[in-house]
Amino acid sequence: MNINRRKFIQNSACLSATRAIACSPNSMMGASHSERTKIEKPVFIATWPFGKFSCEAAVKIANDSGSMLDAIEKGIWVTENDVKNASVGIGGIPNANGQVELDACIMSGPNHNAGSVAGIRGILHPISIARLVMESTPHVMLVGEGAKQFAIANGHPETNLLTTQQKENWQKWQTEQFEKSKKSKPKIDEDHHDTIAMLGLDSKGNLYGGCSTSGWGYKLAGRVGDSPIIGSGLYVDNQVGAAGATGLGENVMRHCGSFLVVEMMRQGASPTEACEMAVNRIAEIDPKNLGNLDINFIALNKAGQHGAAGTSKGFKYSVSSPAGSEVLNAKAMSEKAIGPEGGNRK
Ligand code: SD4
Repeated sequence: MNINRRKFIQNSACLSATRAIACSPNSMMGASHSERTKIEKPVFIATWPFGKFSCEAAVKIANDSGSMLDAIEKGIWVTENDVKNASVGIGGIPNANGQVELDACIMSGPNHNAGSVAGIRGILHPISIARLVMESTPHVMLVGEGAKQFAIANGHPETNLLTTQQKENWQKWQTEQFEKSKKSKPKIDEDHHDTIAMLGLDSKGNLYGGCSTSGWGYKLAGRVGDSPIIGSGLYVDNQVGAAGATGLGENVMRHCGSFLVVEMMRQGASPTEACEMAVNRIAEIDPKNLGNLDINFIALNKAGQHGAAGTSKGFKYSVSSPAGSEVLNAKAMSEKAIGPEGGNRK
């Protein structure tokens, strides 16, 4: 384990002494710079630098409307509307058959409620459908055609999400990669993931989160990643904190990644430490090398401290509050991050 025992015990003591409400950011010995900064609320954090625009919108919506769920939903709309973002909403990279299939979920901390859609086609704002599932059905998750029909029945018109550019790219990929190699499994790289996971904390100490993606570019039709799976791409525990993931979903969902991050915070880790511990824990039991996992987490605790860690090169996250916005480097994890006692890999 990368975290020294003394620091971990101090963090645990701090957390249990306060039940995660009033733990002073400055008392966290292992806290990163962002974890030491005084937190103004509402505060939103999101994966990747483009998440800043979503977070900024969310702060404004939360302040104007007072609704954190509106802030999460409409904040994520900003990214879903961005045709240049190739992994979320319109403009997303299609599946191997040239169809854009979207995954999204949302969680509300105070009532521990959740909604999710997976493999939904032709609907511009899957995050809104996830929220509808949460708020207007007795279910948590709808998939595929059923999710689409539910969206249409609730006033979300069918929309063409495949842009001309992505159609051309897909046709090129088909001839160059798929047809030539006869493989349906494309390589995932930095250009192929930009999922938004967003977490928010209000001034009452309530936590919320959302996640939206078009998933793995040129995935098999019907493939569902971690992003709409509660506990994998997103998890919110109103007593402790929230976490979200981006990267190769298959390597997150086999480990309940976001749930794991939240559980690390419950045990006293700071947000950055919790993300780091989750990545290390996954690397310890996964046959893949740390460098091949392509997993990244963001985390926000009940005190408003935030952090991130991951294995993707250049992984960053965005933060916005009434005090302003910034894009921060996540703790970069490489092979050497696993210590001498780390893992069962040879
Ligand atoms: C997935 N985790 O579908 C998503 C992809 C992603 O940035 O995060 N892209 O596997």
